[in-house]
Amino acid sequence: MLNLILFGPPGSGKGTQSEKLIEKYGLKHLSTGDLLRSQISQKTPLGLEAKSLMDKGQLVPDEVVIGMIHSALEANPQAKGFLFDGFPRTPAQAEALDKLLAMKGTSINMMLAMKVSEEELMRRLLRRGDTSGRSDDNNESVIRARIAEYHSKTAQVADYYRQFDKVVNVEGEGSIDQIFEALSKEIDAVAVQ
Ligand code: B4P
Repeated sequence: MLNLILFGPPGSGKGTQSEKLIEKYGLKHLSTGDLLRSQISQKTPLGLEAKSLMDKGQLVPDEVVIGMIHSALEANPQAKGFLFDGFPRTPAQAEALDKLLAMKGTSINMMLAMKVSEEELMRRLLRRGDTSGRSDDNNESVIRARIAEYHSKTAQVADYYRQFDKVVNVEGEGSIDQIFEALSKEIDAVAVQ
């Protein structure tokens, strides 16, 4: 199996690049942001709880997202690999993911970490906020809160995978195709090993 984590701050291009990568490598896309937004649109109790946190730019509790990923892994026994997008976002989520994958006899091959400056993140998210209807994108202070949450809780997830030598940094600024090419090159290097 090929199991990849696409990592980076909010607006770094995780969702954008995931769509292209799953097509090229035939992976199952697991985005906790998409799973949470689907719960919100179905107005489930979990979705209502998540919405109040997401609207403030805060992370949803670990046990909620870990439970969602557990169910998604169970629901896809035939997958030839997974692309994790927006997950794990805390060290506790990373440890839980390792355990869930170990139970399936597999593990993470690589974390691809995209670097993008804060001004560019802000520009991209505010631009998306004009059209996406996402309430966490159209307010500058909420975007700042999301970026702060990334620095205080999520950036350390890269340290967790760095101890296993699994992190590869990729430039996240440039055209979507240029970044896709750089990501593909790194994946091809592990996929042929
Ligand atoms: P996510 O859905 O993961 O949202 P994101 O980080 O904002 O998006 P992403 O990084 O994928 O966006 P992209 O750059 O592709 O999370 C939303 C919220 O859900 C979180 O704040 C949190 O509350 C909650 N949540 C999710 N997962 C969680 C977890 N594991 N634990 C706890 N809480 C969790 O796109 C941004 C824009 O940039 C787009 O408009 C795109 O077109 C544009 N863009 C992309 N690449 C570009 C490029 N190269 N040049 C110019 N523009 C580009």
